[in-house]
Amino acid sequence: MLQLHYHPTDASLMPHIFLEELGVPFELVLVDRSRNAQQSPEYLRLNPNGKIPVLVDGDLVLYETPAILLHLADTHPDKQLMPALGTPLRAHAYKWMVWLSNTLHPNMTNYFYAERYVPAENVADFVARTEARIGPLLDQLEAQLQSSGGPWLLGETYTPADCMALVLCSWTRNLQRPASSLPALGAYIDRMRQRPAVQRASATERLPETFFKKAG
Ligand SMILES: N[C@@H](CCC(=O)N[C@@H](CS)C(=O)NCC(=O)O)C(=O)O
Repeated sequence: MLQLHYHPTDASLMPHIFLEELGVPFELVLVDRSRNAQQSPEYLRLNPNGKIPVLVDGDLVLYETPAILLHLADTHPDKQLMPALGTPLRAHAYKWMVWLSNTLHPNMTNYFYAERYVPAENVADFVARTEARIGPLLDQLEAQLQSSGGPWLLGETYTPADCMALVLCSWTRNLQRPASSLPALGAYIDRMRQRPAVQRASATERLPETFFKKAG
């Protein structure tokens, strides 16, 4: 059976939601961050980067969230959760998945773990500068939703990029200008939250109501 090494609220929520979308059997294996299990010798054998998630599919051990999502879509073609090979829509799905992973996600990591990157006296300034960089990135997502016309990031076609966008948007909820405060993104987050797959993954990870969107 497919195994997803996860920790609640982390990047593993992206493939967790996608596995629920696929509706296939899978097993969740908790990586206990409170015990720094992501740095244990056993876990580092799965992912030498010490990052969550990891997907185990038979003999295949896979890390890097977009690779996991694309592998899952490739191995379940009947679910049609990626546009057809070679089409412009599929190319855009690749682009957004890589952008979310490569551009927005690292900025969120800098925001949450500033103390890893700069001395203590510079943390507040680094966080403020990072937050200022995240704003225009959220504007790009907002513009994409407006131009695609929704309901999903690429328009009518739901793709794994949606799982990534939702989780990354949720991580902005305590920013001064969170994703949910932008009109198209706010409505998109609400639509995504209503998907049964998102609700099932949220229930399993015991996410609070305010995880995707701050109350009030
Ligand atoms: N590039 C990786 C990044 C994954 C990542 O940043 N995971 C975080 C949780 S959101 C993590 O494992 N952090 C543990 C740590 O840094 O010690 C991916 O896309 O899967």
